[in-house]
Amino acid sequence: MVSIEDIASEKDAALQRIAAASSSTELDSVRVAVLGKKGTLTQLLRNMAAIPASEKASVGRAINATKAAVEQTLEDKAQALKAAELIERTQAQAVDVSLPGRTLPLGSQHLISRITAEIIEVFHGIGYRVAEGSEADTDYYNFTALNTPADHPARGLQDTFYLRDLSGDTASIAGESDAQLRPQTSGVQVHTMENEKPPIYILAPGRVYRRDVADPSHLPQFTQIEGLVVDSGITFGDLKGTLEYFCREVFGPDRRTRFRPHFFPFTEPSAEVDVSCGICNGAGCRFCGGTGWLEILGCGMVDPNVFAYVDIDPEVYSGFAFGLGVERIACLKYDIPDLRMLLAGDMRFLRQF
Ligand code: 2U9
Repeated sequence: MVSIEDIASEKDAALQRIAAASSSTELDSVRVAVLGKKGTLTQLLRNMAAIPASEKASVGRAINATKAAVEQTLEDKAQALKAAELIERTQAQAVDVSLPGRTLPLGSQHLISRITAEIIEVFHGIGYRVAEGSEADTDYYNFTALNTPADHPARGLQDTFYLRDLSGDTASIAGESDAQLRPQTSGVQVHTMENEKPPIYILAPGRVYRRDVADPSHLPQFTQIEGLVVDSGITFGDLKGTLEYFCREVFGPDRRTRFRPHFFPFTEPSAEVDVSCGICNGAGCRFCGGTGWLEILGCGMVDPNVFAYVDIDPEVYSGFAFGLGVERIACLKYDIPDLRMLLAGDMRFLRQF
């Protein structure tokens, strides 16, 4: 038979178990053990039938009061455990904001691309636009139309890469079966003059290929920028003024320029342009080979024979052209001793620019 004392000791036992529960799961087991279908307090209620009628009311009240007290204590404990568990979980998952972040290294333009863009920008400012063409072209555009016929000795200096198609035959472009990688971008200007009337003020930047062995001052593949002007009344004075302006913009106002006579098949007269050495300021040092000057580009007045190939009347129009190697300009500007360093992919070197 259930007595008031049984109920009191059941209450003490239940409250003790609740107090001892250290997690929500443990507390749930206590709830089931006390208030569940077969729980200790539920059993007490079931035994009410055996209680004499005179005690039923007081025992019933005691059990209900105990049940209410147990339920309330369970509820309070559940809240407290939930709060503690939330704090614990948040702390376990917390991000340590004091840790240094993992940075994704930002890429940047390669020095060759940057110098190319800088040079284009200088000429853009004086009215030139960029003309582009294919890296493979025919013998006609690479040599013949540039006043360099098949038997011309200048061809030997630019011996280039001939292309084959998948069957092994010489590759064709527009029906001509002598496709080759261009040794200079000049073919772009020939195509432009075939398609457009003067005035023409263009730059032709791009990769060129020559059968050459890489050494400190040669590369079998490099980046060229050529320029071409065709207009009425263009003189060698225009050529000099334009290229002197270009040198000042790229190398700074303190460097001097000089023009030396030279020969190119596609220009007449022709010249090579030097800037004063930035290391010794013209006095002569190892960097400039003791001369005080560094060669930066070639140029000249477009040969009338070239105009004849593209049907431009040399009695009406004249023009000048120039060509430079971007890698060479980059090396001269930043005192880089070997062209191959630009292509070696060594980040310790490339990051400096
Ligand atoms: C047309 C007519 C004339 C382009 C020119 C040079 C002089 C020159 C070299 C510089 C260094 C090649 O990259 S390099 O090795 N180029 O010296 N190029 S005049 O003359 C042209 C081009 C197109 C129709």
